Amino acid sequence: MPNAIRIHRHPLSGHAHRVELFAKIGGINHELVDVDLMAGEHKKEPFLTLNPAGQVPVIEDGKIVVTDSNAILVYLARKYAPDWLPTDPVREAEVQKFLSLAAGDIAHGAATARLVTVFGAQLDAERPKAVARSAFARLEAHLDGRDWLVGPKPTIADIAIYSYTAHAPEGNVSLDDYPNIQGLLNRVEALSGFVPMQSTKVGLAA
Ligand SMILES: N[C@@H](CCC(=O)N[C@@H](CS)C(=O)NCC(=O)O)C(=O)O
Repeated sequence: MPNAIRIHRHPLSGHAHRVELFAKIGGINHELVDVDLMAGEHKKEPFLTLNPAGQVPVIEDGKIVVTDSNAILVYLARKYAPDWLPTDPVREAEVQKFLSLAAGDIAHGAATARLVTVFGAQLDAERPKAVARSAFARLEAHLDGRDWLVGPKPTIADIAIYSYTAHAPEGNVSLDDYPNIQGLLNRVEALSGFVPMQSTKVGLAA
């Protein structure tokens, strides 16, 4: 790979972390570019040209710009780490289902509950915490007898789910009732190249 992929991120963003994590684990040459969300750098040029939605993560792969964490995972897997995204139609559909879970109930649940404690967002935390617990109960049942979310080896589905699930306690969502999920998180953390997301001592993680 001639040039490093530039990953625009913030160290406390789980959406950005899943991209960084996959780049590390997938052995994809990359560099991190920190975006100062607190100073509003993501709502100004030149960042808005990269992502008109004004959000991290964004990657630049030469002249190619890809936004949205799950879209980035698909792009990186297809281009540089194909073992992480099965081509079998049933398995690929399963992976997409978990990417949707990551963008849906994990984002609206665990990630949103954490916005309140880590970033001081003025939101009622009870609903996202309930959404998180419901999503985790479904994940827990799915993982019964399975090491990975889809098939016999890790895929980008496991990476997409990892960051906000591992950091759910920061948003006051306990993982104590979910031993299968804890097992999955441990297996992801044991993968070669694993890099943790910066933790914050808030909520149940205080
Ligand atoms: N669907 C997007 C969501 C990304 C997202 O929510 N990013 C947050 C950081 S975790 C952000 O940049 N927020 C700033 C804002 O929306 O103003 C993705 O998966 O990349």
